[in-house]
Parts: sequence; C-alpha cells; structure tokens
Amino acid sequence: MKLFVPLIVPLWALYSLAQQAAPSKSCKCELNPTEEAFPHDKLQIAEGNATDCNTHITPQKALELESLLLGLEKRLTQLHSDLSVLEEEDDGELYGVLSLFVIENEMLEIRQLMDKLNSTTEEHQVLTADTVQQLEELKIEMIKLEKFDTMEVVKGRQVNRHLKSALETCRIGVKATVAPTQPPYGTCQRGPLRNITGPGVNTQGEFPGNYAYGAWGRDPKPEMRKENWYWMVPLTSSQYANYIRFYSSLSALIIGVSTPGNIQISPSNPTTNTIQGPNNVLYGSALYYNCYNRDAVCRFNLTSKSVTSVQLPKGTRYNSKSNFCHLEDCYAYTDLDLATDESGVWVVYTTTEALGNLVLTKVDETEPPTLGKTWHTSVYKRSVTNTFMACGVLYATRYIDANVEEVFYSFDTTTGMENFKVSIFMNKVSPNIFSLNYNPVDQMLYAYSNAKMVSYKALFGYSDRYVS
Ligand SMILES: *[C@@H]1O[C@H](CO)[C@@H](O)[C@H](O)[C@H]1NC(C)=O
Ligand SMILES: *[C@@H]1O[C@H](CO)[C@@H](O)[C@H](O)[C@H]1NC(C)=O
Ligand SMILES: *[C@@H]1O[C@H](CO)[C@@H](O)[C@H](O)[C@H]1NC(C)=O
Ligand SMILES: CC(=O)N[C@H]1CO[C@H](CO)[C@@H](O)[C@@H]1O
Repeated sequence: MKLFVPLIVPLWALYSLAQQAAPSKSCKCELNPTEEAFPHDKLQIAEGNATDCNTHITPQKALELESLLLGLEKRLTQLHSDLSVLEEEDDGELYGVLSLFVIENEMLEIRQLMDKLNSTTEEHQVLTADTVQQLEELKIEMIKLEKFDTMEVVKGRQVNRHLKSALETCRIGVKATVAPTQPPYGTCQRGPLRNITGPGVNTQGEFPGNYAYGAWGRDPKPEMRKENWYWMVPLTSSQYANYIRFYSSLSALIIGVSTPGNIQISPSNPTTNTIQGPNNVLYGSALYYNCYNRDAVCRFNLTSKSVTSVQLPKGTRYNSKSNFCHLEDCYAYTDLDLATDESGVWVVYTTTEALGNLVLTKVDETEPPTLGKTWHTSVYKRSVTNTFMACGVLYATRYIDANVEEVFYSFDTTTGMENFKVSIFMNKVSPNIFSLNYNPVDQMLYAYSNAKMVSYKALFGYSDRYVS
C-alpha cells in the first residue's frame, strides 16, 4: 500500500515568517543548496537566526519566538519520522489509516504553530538588507520543496551535507562573537531553565485509562538503531511493575503498536526484582528504579536481562514513608525519584538525618552501580510533587491547581546555590504528575499524568537568548 499525503503546510510560508522575525544583526553564511532535501537544516537556520543573531527584539519576544520555532521544528521532525514509519511498517489497511490520522493531527498542530508564529512575528520586523537577500534565496528553495510529495520527503533523508556544515560554521562563528556575560550555570553552556512549553505529545497510548501510574520516555543513551524507541512502565495497583514495554517510534506508541513488546524483569509481582513506584528512568539500555521493599536503586540491564543494585545511605526513607505530596494527596511509593540529565543518572530521595529534605546523589554507571557525590538541600520533600535534573541542576515542582504545576525550586550542583523563586509554570492535562523526567537528547520533559503520557519542551537561556 502506498499512501500519498499531500504536504498541506506551505513550507515557504515559514520563510516569510522567519523573514519577519529575523533580527538585524547580519550573519554571513554561504548557502548554495544544490540537492533538494527535507528542510530540517533550513528550519534550523531559521531557528538559528532567531536565537543566535538576535539583538533587537526584546527578551520576552525572543523567548516566545524561540519556543514557537522549537515547537515547529519538533513537529516537522516528528512528521518526517512518522512518515518513515508509515513507509517501513506498512502492514495493512488499518494501521495505515491510523498512521495517517496521527500525521494529519501533526499537520494540524504545525499549522496552528505557524499561525501563532505569524501573529508573534508581525510585531517586530527589523531586518538588514543582507539578511533579507539571503532569506529570499532560501524562499525560492522552499517553494521548490513545497512541491515534494511526502514520499519524496521521506526519500530526502540523506541530508544536504553542505548546507549542514555551512550552518555549523555560521553557528560557531556567531557563538564566538557573542561573549558570555553571565556566570556559568550548571554543567551546560545554555544557562538555566527559562520556560516549559507544551504539552506537545498528549496520549493515552495503548491502554487508555488502564494504568493510572507509570513512567515513559526515551533512552538518552540508546543503542544503535534504537534512537527513536520509546518505553513505558505501567504500574499495577499504584505500586508495582515487573516489565518494561517498548515502541519503535512515537507514532507507534500513540497508536499502541508495541514492538518488541514487553521485556520482563521478574515473572510476577511483587518479587525480589519488582519495580516499586513510578519514578523510573531508562539510561544506556538499563532501567533504573526503586527496588521492591528496599532502600536501594536497582538496575535492570536490558542486554543481559540481569538486575544489580546499590544500597542507599542508612536512614533513607522508603516503602512510601517520604513521598512527593501536595495539599490534597501524596503519591504512593515515590520515595525514590530516578532522573537523567547530560551527565547520566541521579537519585533524589530523603533520609531521617536530612529531616525529610531532598537529598540528591549521583548514580555511577559501574557494574554493579555505585553512588557518587551527594548534596543536601533545604527543601522539604513532602512539599514537592516531583523533581527532575537538567545540566547538573535539580528542579522541583509543586502543585498549583488541577491545570497548573510550577517548577518553583532549583539546586545547582556546581555551585550549591538554591533558588526558591524559579517560577516556571507547566500546563497539565490531568491533575497529578506521578513521574517526570528530562531527556538531555531532545531536551524534553516526559510526564506520566493520570494514565496519560505527556511531553514538554524545556527551554534554557540567560536573560536575552535561548540556547539549545
Ligand atoms: C500572516 O498574517 C497575515 C496577516 O494576518 C496574513 O496576511 C498572512 O497570510 C499570514 N501568513 C501566513 C504564512 O499564515
Ligand atoms: C513561557 O511560554 C509560554 C507559552 O509559550 C508563554 O505564554 C509565557 O509567557 C512564557 N513565559 C516566559 C517567562 O517567558
Ligand atoms: C549490560 O550487559 C551487557 C552484556 O553483559 C554489558 O556489556 C553492559 O555493559 C551492561 N550495561 C550496564 C549499564 O552495565
Ligand atoms: C545564524 C544563522 O543561522 N543565520 C542564518 C540566517 O538566515 C540566512 C538565510 O538567508 C542564513 O544564510 C544564515 O546562515
């Protein structure tokens, strides 16, 4: 079955938008596109223009614009990979129709993003003649691209290397001229978390409403050819799980077609190696989780199918004794929160000695896993609903109301600085977020919220620009 999906979003339109949005600082990068390819590179250029050369628009506007462009890029990339899936996993009419539905939804979202972008950019139209001319050239290219049907888009997977390296050169050049004026923050150059946009993905997946508690995400350090895989761990009875389930792509997860299906950790629940609680993470093809009935971190190696563990310090609270909470409720078996970021795996918990305040420990990827450095914070665990790590900085959330969650606190492990006034808000799709984790690869937050799998884009930067 061959499907023809007309690309209804006029891609060149993006360029008229980028043109309006482009800042006044001139960027000189040779662009001589000879081959036609899907416009990811070009999108990146638009994004780069909005980020790197940005001098004239206000920080507020820059932030807004950048979130929109990031969103757009995410959607187009997704669309591209979904189309690839459609082509590869061509196994019958029904699947095709469902995939098509997913793709149409994505296109609708892209359209909405573009409309939003349009209304945002109309407000500021500063541009040098130099940049205008470069954009004009790209626009011609985009008009050609628009004529591609989707299958040709899929074929265009071999990226235009020349374009890519030109972009890289420009980016490096621009970065070199923008001297950092801010002190370093965390372990990455990109600065503190500035905003969280979304939800992007919002799906009930394969088992709508069946599993209220769980976790999902993407391995930040995947095996080759598993880069697009997604995983989920559904808990039974708010407490246990004994397997991890995989999907070969995001659309497969949304549609509910699981390959290779479940990978079993223990034959039943609860036994020695059972997963306890929802805050699990997959990292380097291994699942890190709170071992059943123990104050320890377990690691299930997906290759060897074996479990090893590391004991947490004496006095660590476990078995649902020091959970994440808000005024109305505590989240059962959330004593240990596993997290991933650019530097690997972390565990967030509390001890009697720490008087119930959050304690953070690095988990090292040795065999068996070992504990690295520990930090003590002054935020009470029960006043927090969840935590995640990004760039060596711990962030904590609290419940505002059924629709809004706030990232209110941060702890920078590079300086030991705490900040109780982070004030970044997240729009929820359901009242309770039982697990929340950051993926350093796509800089997305993955949340499991009352049976729904939801993702958010994390945006970083100092006061005047975003960096990804
Ligand atoms: C952007 O908005 C203007 C005015 O509302 C409209 O004329 C134009 O067609 C829009 N562009 C796109 C690409 O939607
Ligand atoms: C964060 O993004 C949202 C949605 O894009 C926007 O409404 C909000 O103003 C942004 N917040 C900040 C602090 O820029
Ligand atoms: C998992 O097991 C495989 C095969 O025994 C080994 O090569 C790999 O290093 C292990 N992974 C971790 C994270 O220990
Ligand atoms: C920094 C950056 O990516 N600049 C780009 C701005 O847009 C023009 C398009 O004409 C590119 O040539 C620049 O590389």
